Amino acid sequence: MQLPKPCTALTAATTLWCLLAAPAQAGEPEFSLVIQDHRFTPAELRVPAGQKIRLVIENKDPTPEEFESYQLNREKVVPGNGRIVVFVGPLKPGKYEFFGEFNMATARGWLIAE
Ligand SMILES: [Cu+2]
Repeated sequence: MQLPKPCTALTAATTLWCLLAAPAQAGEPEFSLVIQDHRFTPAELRVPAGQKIRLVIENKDPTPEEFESYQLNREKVVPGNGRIVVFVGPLKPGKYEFFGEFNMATARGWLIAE
């Protein structure tokens, strides 16, 4: 476990802080998807199965997109030139399709939990 910087100079107060705060800071593993020209990159994103993950979706297009997945049971608008965070899982191993509802012909991808 990577301890936060204050933990190097251990006083009683920081020891207590480290014991309480450090695990909370570890948090979920983070993965990124980028929307550009109405396409997701990467189109296949590999993530660990069996644990909750944090998915950061950045939209580089000036127009909004809606990140949607029936299998992941998620639906959220990503503003133009904006970003959102979606928490997913823990997932069973397998392939989960997602798409951009506003550009369904091109904005498609897969989350592969393994
Ligand atoms: Cu929708």
